[in-house]
Amino acid sequence: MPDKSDKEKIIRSICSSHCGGTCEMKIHVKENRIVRIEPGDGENKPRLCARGHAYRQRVYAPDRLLYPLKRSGIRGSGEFSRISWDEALETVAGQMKRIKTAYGNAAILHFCSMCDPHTLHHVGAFHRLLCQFGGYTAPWGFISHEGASFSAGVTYGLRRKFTQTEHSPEEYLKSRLIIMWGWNPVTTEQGTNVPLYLTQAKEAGAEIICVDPRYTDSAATFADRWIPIRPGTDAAALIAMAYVILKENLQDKDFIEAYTVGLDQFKDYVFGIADGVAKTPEWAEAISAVPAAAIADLARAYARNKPAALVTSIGPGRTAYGEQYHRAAAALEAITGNWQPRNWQPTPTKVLKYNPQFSSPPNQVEIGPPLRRNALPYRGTSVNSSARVNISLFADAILKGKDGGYPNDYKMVWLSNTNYLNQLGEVNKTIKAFQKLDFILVTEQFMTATAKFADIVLPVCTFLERNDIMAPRGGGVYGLLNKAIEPLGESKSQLEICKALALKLGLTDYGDQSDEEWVKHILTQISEEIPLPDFDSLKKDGIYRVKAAQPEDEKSPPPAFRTPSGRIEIDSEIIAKINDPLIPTVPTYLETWESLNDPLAEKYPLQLITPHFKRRAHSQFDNLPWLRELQTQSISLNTIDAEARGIRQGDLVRVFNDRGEVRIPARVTERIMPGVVALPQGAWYNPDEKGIDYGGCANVLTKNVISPGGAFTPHTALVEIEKGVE
Ligand SMILES: Nc1nc2c(c(=O)[nH]1)N[C@H]1C(S)=C(S)[C@@H](COP(=O)(O)OP(=O)(O)OC[C@H]3O[C@@H](n4cnc5c(=O)[nH]c(N)nc54)[C@H](O)[C@@H]3O)O[C@H]1N2
Ligand SMILES: Nc1nc2c(c(=O)[nH]1)N[C@H]1C(S)=C(S)[C@@H](COP(=O)(O)OP(=O)(O)OC[C@H]3O[C@@H](n4cnc5c(=O)[nH]c(N)nc54)[C@H](O)[C@@H]3O)O[C@H]1N2
Ligand SMILES: [Mo]
Repeated sequence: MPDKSDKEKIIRSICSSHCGGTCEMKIHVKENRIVRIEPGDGENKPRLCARGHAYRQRVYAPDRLLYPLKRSGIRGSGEFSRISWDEALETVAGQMKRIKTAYGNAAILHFCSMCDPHTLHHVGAFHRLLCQFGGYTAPWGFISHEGASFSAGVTYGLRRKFTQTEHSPEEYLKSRLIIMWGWNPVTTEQGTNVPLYLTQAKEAGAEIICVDPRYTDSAATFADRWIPIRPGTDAAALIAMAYVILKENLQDKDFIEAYTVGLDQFKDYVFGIADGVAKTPEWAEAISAVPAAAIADLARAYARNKPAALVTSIGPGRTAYGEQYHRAAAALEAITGNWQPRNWQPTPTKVLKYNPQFSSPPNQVEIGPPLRRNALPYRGTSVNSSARVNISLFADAILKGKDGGYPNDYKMVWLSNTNYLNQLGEVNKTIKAFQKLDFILVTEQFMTATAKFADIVLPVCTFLERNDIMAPRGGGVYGLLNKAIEPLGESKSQLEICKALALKLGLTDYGDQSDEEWVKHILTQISEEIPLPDFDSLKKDGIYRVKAAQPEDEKSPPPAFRTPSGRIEIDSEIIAKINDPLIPTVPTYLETWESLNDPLAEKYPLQLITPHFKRRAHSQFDNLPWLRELQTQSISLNTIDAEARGIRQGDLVRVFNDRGEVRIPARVTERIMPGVVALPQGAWYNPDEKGIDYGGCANVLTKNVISPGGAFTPHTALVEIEKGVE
């Protein structure tokens, strides 16, 4: 139990804010109230970002949802009345049973986003409940990195890795060249202290080059050179780099011979044997706006200055044919021999292994339907099931149902740990879809754009108000998410909500273990394999670092790849089986929809990208005054584009396309290339009565379609900007 004496106590935990940072936190608690949050004092002086420091303001925000709510106005109006937990859960259970009887379990869609990285209060809790209830329609595809995962899967046989992004700090330190390709780690947190390691790498003499349409804070801080590139054209530039390397015989023949398959087929494409078009730097310049000489220089440097780290972030993969960018980067890494086994510390997947999720009955909805056409063999049959709906396509699936080729008609959606409406493509389409549903349940901490459409909102507590265990990806660390205070108001943890709903649904197997009991159970199980401290020590220390594995012998061979050939597949056998002309077997540049060559560009001549924002984790934290002070939500556009439209710094502008309109201030800057505009994703959708958004929500403008490999595509969209009317 949290201490209720008036002595100040320090609780150690790990920040879990859906940014991937997972930074250590020291939470000062007095009389069951958080009075201060500081960074931890573990190895490497881990820093805590502004969001972590401000978490106290998030916990005590005046707009936090503390009671169950029932909709009292029309959907989206945000009008609700407070009800009891009993009434809320009765209503939910009643609707679930009704929909199950009338339409079958598949009519229930559910999504729990990544959100706080945690184990017990996450997708597993909901999945187990819904499977015990007879099943539901689950999503497939990672919002963040399905393009990268698809590529890693077919190229290396990996299940879900980002690969190119997951370079270790040691790799940066020994790299002579680091290419930050669409990678902006100063802003988009991707593990504690990455900027510190980059500083050390720079001090150790690494050259750093940034390839990004924006002159990002990371470019400003670290890069020796900034190479602006047209969004969605990365594959062309990377393939032209391969052209230079192969033409000038700079490839690593030993590595290619030992570990890859399919270079000959790739060469046919690169040299234009297959299609008569040589993929020269000049060819790529015309597409990407990167000067041919810059492409050639970069190619030579990457092949010669080894070891070199090509850090290809997942942002450029969230584009129309995003998987091709990742495939091209993987091929380049392999042919230069810059690929290396990533020296991972003992994997923390054991937490997942003992997650109660794995005691779920199978999802009945997925028993029977065949695999998806682009199913990937190294993924579980469940994720590959054609009964699932791609995470980006809920709105489309709800609107079109069986008639539109989806496996079912959908009547209910339960959204948890996600601000789906705000965060996925084409807000106005999602609104239409939500209006069509019989019942919407949202488990939330705040009255988000999504929650406003709910029929029932269940208030969920923050990670500081519950116990959990987590193991950040690749980190060699186990962390206890220590409950620092009791849940505020009547808010409950996800596990408690599911337990209570299970009773209303008449389910007897859900169990009544508390989160503390589950954490202890998981710890005991893991300790049979890896010695870990007991619960009480972890409670005190918050985290435990698994002893680092011995650095691997640099000459040691890469492990066997789990591809059909057991090698890095530059020409992919798995893709050949998928047999889709839009997913070629070798990495290929495919022109995106809504490119500047699209006829639509006459009407909407600017390419919109929607990067992640420093003061938010997606839509989270957008409502905190401490953080709002730091940055203004605005649309960045180049001085040339601004002048052509008579727009000056700070002017209110209209940003629009056929999908919607946003009105926000302009940020006129040389830090973005001409023809490209950037609207940071995650701002809260705030429409007027005509549906014009004054919040600056990027997804009002993005398109609700996926790449052929299944990627979310929010960095591919055309818009126009005009000076606002006021
Ligand atoms: N502060 C903060 N940190 C975060 C998050 C957050 O919301 N806020 N979110 C976390 C999560 S869940 C994720 S998935 C990651 C996301 O990490 P990323 O996907 O890497 O983030 P983005 O900001 O979308 O994109 C990174 C860079 O790519 C550039 N870019 C966009 N399109 C293109 C393109 O077509 N080509 C090239 N070369 N560059 C392009 C953008 O200008 C941007 O600078 O960040 C994590 N960290
Ligand atoms: N245009 C555009 N859109 C994007 C992206 C982009 O680059 N461009 N990036 C995409 C990416 S990579 C991602 S991962 C998605 C993220 O999409 P989401 O995961 O939907 O985004 P969040 O804003 O993190 O929403 C989490 C919501 O869950 C609520 N919540 C409920 N329970 C909990 C809890 O226990 N803890 C916490 N912290 N919150 C809880 C929070 O209050 C918040 O409203 O956005 C995607 N959207
Ligand atoms: Mo993400």
